[in-house]
Amino acid sequence: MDKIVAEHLIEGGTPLPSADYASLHQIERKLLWLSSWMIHNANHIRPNRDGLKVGGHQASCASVVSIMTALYFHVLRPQDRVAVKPHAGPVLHAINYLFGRQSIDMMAGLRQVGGAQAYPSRVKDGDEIDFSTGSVGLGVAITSFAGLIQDYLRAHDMVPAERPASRHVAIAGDAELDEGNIYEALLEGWKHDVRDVWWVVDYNRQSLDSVMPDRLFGRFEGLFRDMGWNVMSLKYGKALEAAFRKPGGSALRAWIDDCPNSLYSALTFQGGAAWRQALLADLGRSRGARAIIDPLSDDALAVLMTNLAGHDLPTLIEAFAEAARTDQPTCFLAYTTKGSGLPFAGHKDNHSGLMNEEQMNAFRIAMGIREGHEWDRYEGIEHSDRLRHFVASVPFATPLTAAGRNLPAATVPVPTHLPHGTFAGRRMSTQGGFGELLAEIGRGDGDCADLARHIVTMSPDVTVSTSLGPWVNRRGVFDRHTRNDVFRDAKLASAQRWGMSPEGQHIELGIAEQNLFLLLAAAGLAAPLQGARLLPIGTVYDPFVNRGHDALVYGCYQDARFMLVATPSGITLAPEGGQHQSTNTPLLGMVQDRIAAYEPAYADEFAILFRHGFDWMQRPEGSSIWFRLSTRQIEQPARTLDAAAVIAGAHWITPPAEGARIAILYQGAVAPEAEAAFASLREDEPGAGLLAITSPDRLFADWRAAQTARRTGIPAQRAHIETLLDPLAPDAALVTVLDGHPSTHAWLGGVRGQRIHTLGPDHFGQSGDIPDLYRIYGIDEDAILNACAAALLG
Ligand SMILES: Cc1ncc(C[n+]2csc(CCOP(=O)(O)OP(=O)(O)O)c2C)c(N)n1
Ligand SMILES: [Mg+2]
Repeated sequence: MDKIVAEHLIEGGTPLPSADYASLHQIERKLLWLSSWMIHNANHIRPNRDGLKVGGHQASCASVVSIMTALYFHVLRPQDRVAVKPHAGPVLHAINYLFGRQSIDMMAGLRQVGGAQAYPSRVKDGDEIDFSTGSVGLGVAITSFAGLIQDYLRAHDMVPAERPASRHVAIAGDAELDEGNIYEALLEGWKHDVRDVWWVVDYNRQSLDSVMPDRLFGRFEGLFRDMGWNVMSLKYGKALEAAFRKPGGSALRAWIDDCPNSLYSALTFQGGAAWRQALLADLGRSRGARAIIDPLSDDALAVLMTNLAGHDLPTLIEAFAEAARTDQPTCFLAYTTKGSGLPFAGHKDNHSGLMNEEQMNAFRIAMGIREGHEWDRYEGIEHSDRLRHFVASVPFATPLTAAGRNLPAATVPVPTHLPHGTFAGRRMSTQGGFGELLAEIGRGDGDCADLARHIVTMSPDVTVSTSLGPWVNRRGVFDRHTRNDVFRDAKLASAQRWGMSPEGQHIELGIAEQNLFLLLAAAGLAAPLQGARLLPIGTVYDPFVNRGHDALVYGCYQDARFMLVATPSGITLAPEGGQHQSTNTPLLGMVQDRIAAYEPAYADEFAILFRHGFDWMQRPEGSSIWFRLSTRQIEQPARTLDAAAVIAGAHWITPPAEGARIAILYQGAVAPEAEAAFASLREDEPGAGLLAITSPDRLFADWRAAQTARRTGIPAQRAHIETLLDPLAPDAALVTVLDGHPSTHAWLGGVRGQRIHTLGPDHFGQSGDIPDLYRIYGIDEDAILNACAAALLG
């Protein structure tokens, strides 16, 4: 295992060394060149087989080159964790290339199989990427949650106390601030008093389609300040600031301050002559202003007028140094020009613009790069030995461990059986089973002590209603500051004991499901990012997974490991009705990569799966886990289960006779209806089988894998579902039922080419009780029997 290289880590508050601006300027040029060339190579040099534009964003990269130079080559410490705006991926690859952590092959393969990804990706690009980005807004917000998780780990002594804290930095596009999840995260961050978080906004006032409205941006400073953030508005560079100090300078400043974003962008694109004309039209009578403007050539005037702070290394570095003195979260609004230094600088349509061959050639010559030497690290650099030495001495150049930036984290042992009382004969729900099992683990007895210590729960204001209450009573609510439970202190009766302290193991969130998924993702990355494994469990009402779905996808996409308990679900939560009823979630669970979705019917199945989940989420080949549960109380059977079959996704309750003509397959809360229908069916079809499906997701994945294996030379490979369906006649009928969209099971007919009747609600939104709703939506005993009759008739 690789130990963290602790002696290279730098404490917060440590003053930055003085900057070597000559070297930093050389780096800035190099990054501008390499990122542009990487994209150019992919689009214009490499053979193109399908005629599709490869794409890439030279203007977005150019916009952020100075900011990333200042951060990566001066400010960041090895332990800092960074989310880079999606379209600056090539700049990040170029930086890693200079650090010796990226290969020419990967860069030359940008946006190709095996090459660098279009947008930074933890899973595909390797461990130099701290956070994946792509869906704008999410990469920014996760840094705040990663900050919260770091506080959690430190408060629980799960990371060495002497290890300096990481700062979590997002390098954000300004359009990312349009995403609502940013504001949800800000509110939540304020509640949890997050620290050591920086958001550096590349404030080019351009998004994909357009230039931003001017009035909007005045609002940001206030918004961030209200949420407890330090805001540093970095507008002008040193040259403009010096000009402003001259007589007439204040008129010039006022002119730029008042200049609409779109005009500023257009003038930037047009260049010096256009700047002169526009300035003189308004300031021609100001002698002071003329004294600044007139002596400058057109080119020099264009340089001065675009001397924004986001391209001015000294201004950036001074601001970062100032902010680094405290751990207050800080937002830097760094003004930039999109496409700065490239021919389309400032043009509103430049987002996906690419330099043509001629422009690229001129750019290459201007950068002093010989043809055939485009990838050379130090091509076109004067005193390259000095720069080489400089790059090697940069703090961030030190890898965190001998193997890279991902930290090793020990596996938490999972007991062979989770402790629980007797289920058989009781009426209980799967959600109730979850609450009981977790509360038992929460005792922290015996071989559960370690497991209990590593679990952290979280919920967006549905802690009690998803049965987390007993666990929270045992393990407490997390807060960096101890806060008493006022009701308890006043001896007012309440089932919930919610004292908050740094020892608590539940993180209570406001009702914002995206925050839940981002926090789950951040906690699920604690192992590689912090070297301490957490077993995060998040609870949410199943229908509202949809509300945070993109953030769920985001967490899975970067292989964060967590457990999602979505409950209650389906139309079975009956009187709740309306939008509380979920029908699409079983399908979401099936189609989502890197999460194993389960829907047990009984507590004994859940106990097996819950245990499996803790194990599976820690295995390299494992994934996150999703349990879709219910509040429907049903009588619990006394039986012995085949745990492997439950985990594989289905087990026979009553196996069919050899050659049987029919089987009923059920999933989840509709078990009693399926069992009742099955009892009637058996009177006519004594050989019929009854199958309990615990995971269509696992069954389907296994079936796909078996098909692939057979195609690729393992003819004997059989899927679990194939083995299960084997005894049935080849033309047998399958009647399936779940409280979810019936298409979840439709594929089962294809396994052996059998006839299939799938039952499940394809509409929702009606309040009622279970008998009425099951009748209306066609999943009651009668509906199942009718389907059996129809199926048998063929
Ligand atoms: C959620 C989401 N919606 C839309 C997009 C498509 N998209 C990619 S970048 C972008 C705008 C980028 O603007 P900004 O964040 O300001 O970046 P920059 O100007 O630095 O390129 C959009 C709409 C996306 N990646 N993610
Ligand atoms: Mg922008």
